[in-house]
Amino acid sequence: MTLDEGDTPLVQAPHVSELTGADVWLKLEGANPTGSFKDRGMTVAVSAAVSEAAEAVVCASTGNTAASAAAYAARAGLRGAVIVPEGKIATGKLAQALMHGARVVALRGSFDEALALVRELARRHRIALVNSVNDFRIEGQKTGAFEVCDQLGDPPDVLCVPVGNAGNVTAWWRGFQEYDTAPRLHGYQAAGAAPLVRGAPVEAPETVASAIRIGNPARWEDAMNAFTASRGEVRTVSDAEILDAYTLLGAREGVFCEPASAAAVAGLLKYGAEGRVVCVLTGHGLKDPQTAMNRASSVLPCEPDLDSVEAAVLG
Ligand code: AN7
Repeated sequence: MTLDEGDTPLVQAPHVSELTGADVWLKLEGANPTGSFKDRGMTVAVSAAVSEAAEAVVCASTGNTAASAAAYAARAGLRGAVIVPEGKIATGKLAQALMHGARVVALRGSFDEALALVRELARRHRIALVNSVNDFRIEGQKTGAFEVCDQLGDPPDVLCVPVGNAGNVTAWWRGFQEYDTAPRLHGYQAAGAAPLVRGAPVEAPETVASAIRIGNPARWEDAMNAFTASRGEVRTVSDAEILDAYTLLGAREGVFCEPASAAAVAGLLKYGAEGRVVCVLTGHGLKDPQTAMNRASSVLPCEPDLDSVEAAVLG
């Protein structure tokens, strides 16, 4: 089951490079078929679900896993069901899951509660659980590491990633290890949803970056091992810092990513890094039009005559 995921662009970030003094590159995972890195693992997980003759695929999600699972399930002719925290996922992701014909369940609870429930559901039925607790997901997602090394010609010195359920950082580390290399992994959590930094689960996580609004990451130990083994770090960025990086990427680098993705760059700007640095921009900005519109300047109303247009364009 494939939508030809992966092989995403790796572009230089001249402005962020100038600000940090590092050689900064952006891995545009929003260029995947459903607009996020989740597709890399979903192709493998849904292919496995088909081979295991699963009756359905299910996931808990802050949005992107839901959109990806729904797309690959549709392609496989499998029933897809996604459990999302009610009112807490970005509009684009919801539209995707619905358009792909998944059953979208809005849970009156958090992502962490949703994940605990689907794990139990998958134990009781012939249903494939396609969250990143599923190892096929990690196996697919590790290909990002292979690609970055191939695209640069050498491994980067540092990889900056946003961290939510911690599957992605686990996967990148596995990929780098299989390529016999060990860049420092710099993970960033939103300050209001930073269990790995605090060292304890967060009961009521809160952040503008809804994708990483997660209080009890499933890949906790794997992620902490990756940070330690790579001599990396996991730290927090505030919502204001995330939104500043989000705006800067759009306005100065020409790259529109979603807020969670901007956390990688926010962390780099805040804490710095040396050498060649790759920031993983995990999801496309169009996923979350509401945050963009809240953040952006307003449109200019204009009368349909040349003077008015001249004033509007050049004034
Ligand atoms: C854009 O979709 O957890 O640390 O349910 O959508 O592997 O969880 C999304 C996570 C970063 C964090 N950036 O990755 C989900 C979900 C974006 C994301 C993350 C997510 P993990």
